[in-house]
Amino acid sequence: MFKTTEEFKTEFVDKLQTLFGQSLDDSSPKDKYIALASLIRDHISKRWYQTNKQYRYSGEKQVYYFSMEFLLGKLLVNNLFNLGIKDICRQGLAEMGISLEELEALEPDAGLGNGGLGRLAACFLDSLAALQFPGHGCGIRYRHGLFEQKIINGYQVELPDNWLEDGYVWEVRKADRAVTVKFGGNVRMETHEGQCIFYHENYEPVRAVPYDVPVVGYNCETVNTLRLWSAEADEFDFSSFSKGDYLKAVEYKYNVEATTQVLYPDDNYQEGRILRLKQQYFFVAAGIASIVRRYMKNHCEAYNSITKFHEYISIHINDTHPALAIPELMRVFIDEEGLSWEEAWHITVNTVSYTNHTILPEAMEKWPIDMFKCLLPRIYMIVEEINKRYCAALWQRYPGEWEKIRRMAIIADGYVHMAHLAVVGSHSVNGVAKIHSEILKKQVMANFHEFYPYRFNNKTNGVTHRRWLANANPQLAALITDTIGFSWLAHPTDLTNLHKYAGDAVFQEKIAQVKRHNKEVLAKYIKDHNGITVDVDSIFDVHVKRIHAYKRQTLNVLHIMDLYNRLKESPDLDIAPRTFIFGGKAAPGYHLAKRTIKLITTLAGMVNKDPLVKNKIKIVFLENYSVSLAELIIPAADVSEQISTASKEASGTGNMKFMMNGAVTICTLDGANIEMRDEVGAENIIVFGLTADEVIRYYTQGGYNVLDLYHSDKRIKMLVDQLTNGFFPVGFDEFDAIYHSLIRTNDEYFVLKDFGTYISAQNRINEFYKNQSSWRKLSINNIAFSGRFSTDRTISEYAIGIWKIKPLVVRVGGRQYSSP
Ligand code: GL9
Repeated sequence: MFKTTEEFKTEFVDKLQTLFGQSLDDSSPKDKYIALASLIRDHISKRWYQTNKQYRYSGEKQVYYFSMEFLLGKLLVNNLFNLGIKDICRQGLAEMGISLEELEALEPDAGLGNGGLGRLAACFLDSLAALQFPGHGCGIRYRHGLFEQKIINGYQVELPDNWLEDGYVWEVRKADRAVTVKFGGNVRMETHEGQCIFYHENYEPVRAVPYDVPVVGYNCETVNTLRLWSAEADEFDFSSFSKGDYLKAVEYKYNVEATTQVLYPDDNYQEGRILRLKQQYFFVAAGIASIVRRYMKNHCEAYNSITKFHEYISIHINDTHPALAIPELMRVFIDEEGLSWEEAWHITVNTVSYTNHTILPEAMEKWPIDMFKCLLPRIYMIVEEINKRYCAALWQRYPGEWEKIRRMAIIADGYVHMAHLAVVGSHSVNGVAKIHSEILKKQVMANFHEFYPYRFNNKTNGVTHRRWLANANPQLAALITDTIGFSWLAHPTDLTNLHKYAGDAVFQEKIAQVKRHNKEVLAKYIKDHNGITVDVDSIFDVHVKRIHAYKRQTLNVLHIMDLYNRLKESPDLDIAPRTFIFGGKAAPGYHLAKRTIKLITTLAGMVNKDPLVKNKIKIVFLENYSVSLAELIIPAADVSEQISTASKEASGTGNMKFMMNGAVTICTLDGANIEMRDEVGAENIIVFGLTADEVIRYYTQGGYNVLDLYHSDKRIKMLVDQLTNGFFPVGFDEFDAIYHSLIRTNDEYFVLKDFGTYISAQNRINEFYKNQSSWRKLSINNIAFSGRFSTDRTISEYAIGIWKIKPLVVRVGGRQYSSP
């Protein structure tokens, strides 16, 4: 690795020449970006090779994190940072008149995920490598990641994401490691000497080609692997087809490649499409084939047998999307390795662990039996057998309780229930925040918890503070390091050392300057992209995340409408000026969410041009919320909106990113907000609304009476009526869906029920902000107590509590490991 800017500059100029045959002056910014990234990749590759070699020969246990989503964002700057060469590169580039930030902007975001779940997987990879754990990702290389959002006329319009258009520097195609995944067809059974042998026939073969992305560890030489699988037509099948029927051959190729064409854009919702099931089996089967192949080569040839697989391999399934790993492992162990059912089951259960990420019923995956059987005939047979044996065990424990057994079965009512399969087939089931894990144990999965009490545990989510604080907010990071040293980068709980500066006027002033700088940067972005001038002295009140009824963007909107109404009545109202900033994508088929965007943009249009309130409130909807945009917005936030209906947000992770960047949180007692309050202290966070227990109690009573509230509360009635009475300059029925969600569904998400306490909480924010010193103190305390929410802590807990893996120090040019 280069140690000086001079070394860096020489190598960079060389790289430009070898790649493009061009000098510095002749090359385009894109060429420069590619040259820089390629140069870094070359430097990474030695460590990558060494890491793999040491993993192979050490014989230590490894974990594979299976996830349908990895929302990586950009990698360049994070890689530079983790390698410890960000400053050298920035300086060297600057000396050549090039801005690192401008080159970084040319990297496409790898948007291979929808939101929290996919971003969590990406943060996990960063912490696994930083902590030097042998841990890898396994996922899908979607040709098109999450759609690009445009706002046209106030409406969301979806455009395809074309992130691979100009190639992707960080990936390495490994054609020689391709495997074939089999779909459809039929299973023929033969018995040989009393043993059943299964032959899968007439199947459609799909070639799975891996693309490896290096995962660079912070301040160490570890480089782990994210393996993403792409579906490609087998040349052999293609050519044999094309001899007789060209059109059929083309159609075959098209169908095969459709498998990994696009990421399903739903969040917390399952659509039940056959292509989605195909994607799931595709990457699970390919991933397992490559793990087993490696294991056989490293272990079995030398000293171990397949029966010790679980002692060396851990497979973690991120939600139920990869739950087919369970029957697929069974298939491999039985059909390919010749183990008995009992042996195979023991190894499988001890290999697999499962995280649940939501309790929303509409998100629970279930597949119609016919669809499942038709696409995956052998896997279906295995799931049937798992279910049969499991139900027999249930019957032993609960004789005669048919209803209970039906509710717990894997196959019931014409469907395969994936969460049930995941619980039955793994040795650990965890939720993602304390409250969520408790709700799983006591409510949603109470039956399962009773039957498997030791399987259930909690692992509260985190975010990598290196991306979300050190890199997204370099000025704040520098101030922190100047104040308490740099140990927090490797030990994030050292941030508590900031606590003693919370009341220090000089430090408060510095914090305020950093925040102001970040707000100016965001204000410029808003001006450039939305044409709106915002006041950097106003409170930046930010609500960014997927648009969803349970996340209650509508509650925020109702507060703004109320404020607007009050300001129109008394323009001198004593409030601190505010800029309300929204961002987030709606699933393309989610009508209510799309109308919520239209509601925000419509209100913005009215408020922003109204001279009466112009200097008091502004509303901005930033289009195409993504990892990169989050990195710009979050460091500039004063207020973080985390206002989901209590019990519904399993954890949330945006909440933690804002906290780390010194925003003050206004929140319900939901998900990880509760643990944030416990860390920072109730006096440093603004809490309102029903508790999860109260929400759940209302549900068991059939809800509360929204009409009583509507008729008795004049302010609520006025706001709700304004949705449909012509107050907005749109058709009268434009916001029917929103009106319905409040009134006709009996306010399922308790928006109106929580409205009163939300307004009071917002008023408290207003009061706090007036005293800048006390506001800054809140802000500093939030940063100081955010260390627990680093994925370094989360990953350590998974490593010790679930995966039983140990760190392994990688050294390039260090000790040579020989084959055992
Ligand atoms: C989610 C939960 O809704 C979040 O509360 C949680 O923080 C994350 C990560 O554990 O998982 N589950 C889920 O389906 N999504 C989540 O964000 N949705 C998306 O990823 C879009």
